[in-house]
Amino acid sequence: RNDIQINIVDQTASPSFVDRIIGALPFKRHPDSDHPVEERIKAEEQAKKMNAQVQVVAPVMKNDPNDPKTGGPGEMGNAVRIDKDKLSKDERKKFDDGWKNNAFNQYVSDMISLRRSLPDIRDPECKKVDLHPDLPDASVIIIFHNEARSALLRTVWSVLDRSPQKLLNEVILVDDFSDKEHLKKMLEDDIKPLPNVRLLRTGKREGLIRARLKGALAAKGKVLVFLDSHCECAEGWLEPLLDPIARNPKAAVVPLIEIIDDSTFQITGTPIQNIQVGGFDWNLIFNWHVTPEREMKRRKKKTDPIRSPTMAGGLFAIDRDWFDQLGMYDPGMDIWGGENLELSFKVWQCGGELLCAPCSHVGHIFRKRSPYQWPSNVNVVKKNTVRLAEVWLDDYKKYYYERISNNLGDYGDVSDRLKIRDRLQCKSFKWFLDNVYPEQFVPGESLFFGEIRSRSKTNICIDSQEIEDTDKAVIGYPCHGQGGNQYFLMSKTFEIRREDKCLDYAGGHNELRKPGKITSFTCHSMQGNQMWTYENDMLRHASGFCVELSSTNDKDISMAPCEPTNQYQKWFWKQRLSNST
Ligand code: LR7
Ligand code: MN
Repeated sequence: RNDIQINIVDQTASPSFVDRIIGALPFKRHPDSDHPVEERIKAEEQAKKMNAQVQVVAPVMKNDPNDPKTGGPGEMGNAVRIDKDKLSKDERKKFDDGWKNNAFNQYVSDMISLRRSLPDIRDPECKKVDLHPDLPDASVIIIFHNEARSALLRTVWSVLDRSPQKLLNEVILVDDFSDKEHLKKMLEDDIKPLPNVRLLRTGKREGLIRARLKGALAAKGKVLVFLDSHCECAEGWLEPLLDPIARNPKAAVVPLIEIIDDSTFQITGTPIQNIQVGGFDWNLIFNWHVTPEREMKRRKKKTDPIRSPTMAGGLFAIDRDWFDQLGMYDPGMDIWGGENLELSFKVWQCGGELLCAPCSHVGHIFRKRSPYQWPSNVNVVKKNTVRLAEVWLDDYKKYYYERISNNLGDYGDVSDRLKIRDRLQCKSFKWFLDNVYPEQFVPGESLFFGEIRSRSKTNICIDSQEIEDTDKAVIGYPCHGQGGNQYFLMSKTFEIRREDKCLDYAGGHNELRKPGKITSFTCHSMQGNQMWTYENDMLRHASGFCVELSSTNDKDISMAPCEPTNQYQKWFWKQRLSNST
């Protein structure tokens, strides 16, 4: 028949679903197509010719994920792999634009159903946990700036599909002044049929902190649950976030944040015994570290919440009144950054606790760069971080300030924030370090600090280059006085530390490393290859070799037999005078 129109409303419905509709019509799927997108295009072309009336709104896939014929792309959290070189010219452009605009593979995201299935990645013990009989209800707040449509709507659907109705008061979307067409009227149409989903918009670009504030102020639920706009909540995610709050309204709770691969969208679960907790370094950057032994012992069951010194920031639940008492977020913080540590510190210092719920799994797309525009004239992360250091760190703020060369910039007025700390009679940062995060390396206990400057060529400093690239050898580089890769500390246990990386010399025995070179490795606190002394201006390694700058190549630093008269083995490094904080 030629008088039926097939109207595929949801462009992100998986092709196999489209196939099933089309399968019900009197024509066959295209025999020579094995590419899902092309298949769908062909199917749609054929459908159009048929003039059919079919409305597809985000179907739930219940197919066998292992069967390539029936399992749609990405179902059960599986990877979707695209051979980009096989795409047609138009498709290839879509593929490249997707990466460019989002810093993740939007092309793949768009292929996957908005309601894709996920494996149940919970530990079996999680299903046996006795929940508090009176769990509070939640407003889920999702803020976004120029998010991809499929990623945003998949986040929303995963909340709607996997939250018990009586615990989900509402979903609040806050658009932080996006300028993408698909987030205007089209988004309003997208969410119109969805129950209890509201959309708020900021009148100018506020940044994620004030966008979340807007959502929080509008929320009606007892608990606020914040999510980034590219998440997927797994089965049973919400209850374990609410349970600790039902027991202690001053608890803030984070889920296990699972990685959604930025390229394939595969989700893999973290086994419950590998859960990491949050920490920070003295650049005041959040980091992960293994759950300390003392905390493992304190808990009775593996499903019990884990105390965490800090949180990553994007995904957490907090009682609305408690958040309010804490002064919510600092509205003086712009765009991105700092708010996660600010909230972590104040929750602990003001009498609450920060917990990780081992039974709550939420996926998040981790990306390698930020895709959206940042203000070019100010360093917003620094401004935010100085604000939090001023309010919560007491004397310990000096460690951060040393790392930014004591150049605080204009960080505005924090007197209102200090009043909150006063009013709630919050504890000191020392209390926090002693009681919540005793593992933290405190620079004041270190023997030497700052840049390590050559005595032979006094404009050259030891530089660890890219800190993430641990296989890279340290080099000589013009001293820049900015801290960062040139800021080293000698710990009481004789490590030369760059935050949580340590200078490491493997004597050239390890084939991975160039002989004679020093690399920067994650500190292991076992001395050995990471043990040094600094005496008579010489940096001597446990192996007996010394650090030497090449006389001919300023970049070349290597290990050599120690020679007390060799100027190229002499280095300036500042000694810490007192052993106060
Ligand atoms: O100007 C902006 N306006 C916004 O609405 C900038 C961002 N945003 C939105 C954005 O669309 C996203 O939904 O804010 C959210 C976070 O931005 P991302 O996804 O670019 O940041 P991220 O995932 O790299 O950032 C982590 O650190 C941030 C520090 O300010 C926030 O706390 C993020 O919420 C946080 N994300 C997580 O904790 C998820 C787990 C990542 C880890 C570790
Ligand atoms: Mn994010």
